[in-house]
Amino acid sequence: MARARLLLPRISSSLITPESVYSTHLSRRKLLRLAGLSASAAALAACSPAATSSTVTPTAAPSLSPSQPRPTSDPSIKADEFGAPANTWDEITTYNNYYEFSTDKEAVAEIAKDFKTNPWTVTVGGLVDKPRTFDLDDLRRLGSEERIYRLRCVEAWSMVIPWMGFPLHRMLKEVQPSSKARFVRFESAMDAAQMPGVSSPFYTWPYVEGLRLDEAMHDLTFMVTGLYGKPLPNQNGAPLRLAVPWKYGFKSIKAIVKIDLVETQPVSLWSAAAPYEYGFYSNVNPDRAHPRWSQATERRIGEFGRRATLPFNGYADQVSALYAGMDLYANY
Ligand SMILES: Nc1nc2c(c(=O)[nH]1)N[C@H]1C(S)=C(S)[C@@H](COP(=O)(O)O)O[C@H]1N2
Ligand SMILES: [Mo]
Repeated sequence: MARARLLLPRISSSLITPESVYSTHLSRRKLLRLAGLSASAAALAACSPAATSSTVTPTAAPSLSPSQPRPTSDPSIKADEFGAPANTWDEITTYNNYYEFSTDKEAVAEIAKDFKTNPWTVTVGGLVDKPRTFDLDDLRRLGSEERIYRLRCVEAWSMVIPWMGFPLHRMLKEVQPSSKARFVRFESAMDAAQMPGVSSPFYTWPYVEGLRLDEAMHDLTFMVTGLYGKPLPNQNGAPLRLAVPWKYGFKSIKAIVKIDLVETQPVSLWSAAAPYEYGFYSNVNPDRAHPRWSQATERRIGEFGRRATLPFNGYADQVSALYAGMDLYANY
């Protein structure tokens, strides 16, 4: 970790590359070579537009398309509550952030294809009256409804995804949080034999995320077990992952094995790696730039141009009351 902290500022600045370099379509590997970086050193900064060839630099003038949905007259195409059509199965399952397997989005699906997700258990404990371990049958009993949500990655790309699953509050009510519980801490599987990425020394594995208890109990906060009416593919976080649609995508932790109700704010993997870049709240906020790029616009996978990013990813009506009176700039 000490080594990672030391490297971080240097990598960050050297990866900020002029737009002209990007427009020549250099491969990521070539860019990294130019920047004098090894692939492993670059992995630390990989959760950034500057480190991928498929995104634009923060200084690029966005060709802003209105944030209206593409018109869908086809009733067989699923759309979110704003009328935006869902991304395709192929888009959703071949462009993934899942660092336990790979930092290369397009490689995750293949590397994760044999990951064993059955049998699986999720242990829910900590400050609860009825601690409990859920197996796959228990998860099935919690229900399977469809929620078509936007996913806005902190790297400034987005998708619309038809998830299947159940609201997290249903699971939490079964374990009965005690009056002392204030936060929920989530932990991902960490199996070095199946997950080549967890040998990376740049991160404090396992992947950990957290929510305030009231955020966790909000009806939008969803436990995902399926996609497009089918079982969740490994690359999307099978057999159980979170979807918190008003927060940056990294909060939506995959392959959950442990959930703890706790008194103090959990430290997430990303906050530990780069605290000034990835805060605990990480609510989607177009007015607060990431230290290395703007968050004002995003690239919807499958669309040309860019669209405006909306406060709370478009879910402000439903969630802004959770943050009444809070300074959302300081609490990024
Ligand atoms: N365990 C774990 N969960 C994770 C990640 C990860 O690397 N490991 N990546 C996050 C990020 S940055 C994003 S954008 C979403 C991507 O979800 P998707 O691949 O289903 O679109 O998963 C999040 N959950
Ligand atoms: Mo992300």
